[in-house]
Amino acid sequence: MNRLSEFMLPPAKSTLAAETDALFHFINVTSIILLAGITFAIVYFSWKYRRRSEDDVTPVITHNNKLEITWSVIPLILVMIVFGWGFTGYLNLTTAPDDSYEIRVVGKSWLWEFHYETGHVSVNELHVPVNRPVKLIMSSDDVLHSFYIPDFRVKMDVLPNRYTSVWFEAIETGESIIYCAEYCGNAHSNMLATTYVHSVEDFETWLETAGSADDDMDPVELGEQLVTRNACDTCHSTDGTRLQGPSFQGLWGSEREMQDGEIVTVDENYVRESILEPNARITAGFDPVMPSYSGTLSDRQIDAIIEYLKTLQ
Ligand code: HEC
Ligand SMILES: [Cu+2]
Repeated sequence: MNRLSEFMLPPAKSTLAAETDALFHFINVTSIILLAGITFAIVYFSWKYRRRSEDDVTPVITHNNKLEITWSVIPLILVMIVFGWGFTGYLNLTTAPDDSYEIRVVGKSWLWEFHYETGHVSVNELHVPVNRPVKLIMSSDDVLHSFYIPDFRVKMDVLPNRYTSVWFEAIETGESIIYCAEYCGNAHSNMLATTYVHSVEDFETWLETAGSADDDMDPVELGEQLVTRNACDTCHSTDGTRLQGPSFQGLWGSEREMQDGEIVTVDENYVRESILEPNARITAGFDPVMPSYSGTLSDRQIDAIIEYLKTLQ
């Protein structure tokens, strides 16, 4: 079974994975056996009961109780096994152990935000300890997303105005990719994040020090890092290329036309407003798809981004 898993499935890196894979193989193997059996029967019967002469008459058979019960009861049993097995798996996935470490997850078009107990927020990077259950409490800021870590066999829809939750316990340190598994617009396929599974000590250190290096960093350098760390660069280039949003190159100090015809000069206030309330004024020629970073970025971080934008002439 392990060899089969390695061949067909992503590496199994959570405590839930083995059970999910066993069910997957059960469904797969039964389906293959049934497919082979049915194909064989069709071919065999078409040959056995082929028309042999001009006056061969098709016999009239209305029903056969034994046969009909057999082909109803066997699939019923198989389906009930899959149902029971799948349902327990689903309950397992949704009922986190009491001692779980909790992390808030926010899905936004098109990034994942992770809020930790210390108040630290990371974008597109989920940091977790190994061998400890982690419970994710998730919601969306806009449309439906779906949080999916194939290595952990964990997938759960993320909805606006409602919390959903999922948990997992990673069994080895390393990195695993996170996808959005619900089509959510243009850059859906860029809605990627990485899970970093640390040893317990490394995780504690990470929690304590996350973001603290920022304090001594030069604002421009920090701004540049924040643009990548917060996935601004999914939608904004720095070389003039038009992505989902306008390029940052030459943006600072320029005059921009809004959808309603208003002309705005890009200054501190406009950039700040664009980051915290992106839908207050929409730039002409673009869709209102930028997520709000209110609650994600601190004043100091916004200032750093402003300093960085100033350098992109
Ligand atoms: C999902 C895509 C997306 C992400 C992520 C995103 N933006 Fe935007 N942004 C847009 C779009 C589209 C517009 C133009 C429409 C509008 O005004 O909302 C825009 C507009 C702006 C503007 C105004 C530009 C102008 O020409 O008027 C600024 C400044 C800005 N974004 C900064 C940022 C910063 C800083 C980040 C990261 C912290 C960021 N954006 C993340 C899509 C995005
Ligand atoms: Cu999504």
